[in-house]
Amino acid sequence: MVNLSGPKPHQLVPEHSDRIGSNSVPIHLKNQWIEEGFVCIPSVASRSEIEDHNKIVTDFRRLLDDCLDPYGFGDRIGQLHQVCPDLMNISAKSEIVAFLSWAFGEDPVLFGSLQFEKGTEQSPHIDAIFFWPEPAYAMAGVWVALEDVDPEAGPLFYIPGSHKWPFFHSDDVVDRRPDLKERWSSSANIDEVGDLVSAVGNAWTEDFIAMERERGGQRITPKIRAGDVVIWHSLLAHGGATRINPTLSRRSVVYHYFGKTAKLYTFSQFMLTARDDIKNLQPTVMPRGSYNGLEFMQFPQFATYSDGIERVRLVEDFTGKV
Ligand SMILES: O=C(O)CCC(=O)C(=O)O
Ligand SMILES: [Fe+2]
Repeated sequence: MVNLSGPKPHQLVPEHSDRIGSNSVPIHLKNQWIEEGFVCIPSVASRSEIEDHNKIVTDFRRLLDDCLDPYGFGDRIGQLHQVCPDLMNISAKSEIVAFLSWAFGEDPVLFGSLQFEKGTEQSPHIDAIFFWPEPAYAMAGVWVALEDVDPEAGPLFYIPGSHKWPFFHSDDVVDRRPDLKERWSSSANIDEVGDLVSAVGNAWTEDFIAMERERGGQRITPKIRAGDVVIWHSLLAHGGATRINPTLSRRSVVYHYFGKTAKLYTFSQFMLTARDDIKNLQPTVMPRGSYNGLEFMQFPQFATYSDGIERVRLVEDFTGKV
């Protein structure tokens, strides 16, 4: 049984962030961010921007030899904007950048993207454990509908207010498992690190699911139309609902951003390090470029998936082919 009072939650917004509405970020969005951890900004991308985006992804998928599922859909593609920079067009829209600048207390930097052709059916999770930000509020997921989302196509769901729940770090998780704590505390040799990261990761998820059950978290599936943008807090639980009708597509893109001076850590660093020690580690540092005024982290690779198996590919092998 998880103690409902649990380990302490993180601060949700920067210290002096106001709740006063401005022309660029309305007050109802600021309040919803703090209360629910999730906002929807309607009609951010135009029909023609969506068409352009979908065409780039569709054309690129033709170059790939990845298998399609029985309904003709490809799996997710990660970081495709590194190969096709025009896929950052929507990510640089002023409504998104203005909101994130308020939420982070500084300019946002794009560090990741995922292109989806169908629902992900991902169980509830919190993105921050995969890309741990310091400070904890300085990261967010921005999900753009590239078509109207049918309720049977595996829509996005979120658990309102879960960003305020007690938040487990790896030290909290191993504290309740003496054997795991023993392995976690002694510096594991390099061959064992992968296993240890998975074991702590599984234990983290186990505790999180127990907490969700105990708190009776409610899954909300908002109605989202083509061009709408939803933004979730780094600490908010969300996922993809069941694809009731697997013949339906659910084209969307997720962009992940962090704050310009925030530090970003990996899943392994999060799972191997105690809450108060993470900020002393070496964060992920990559060269940065700029697209339509938006800063982005440059990576030399992108990833395709086939039946959920990741295949890492070099950007340079594909530049000029698209
Ligand atoms: O699109 C979805 O169903 C969930 C995506 C997601 O959780 C993410 O990209 O962080
Ligand atoms: Fe996510």
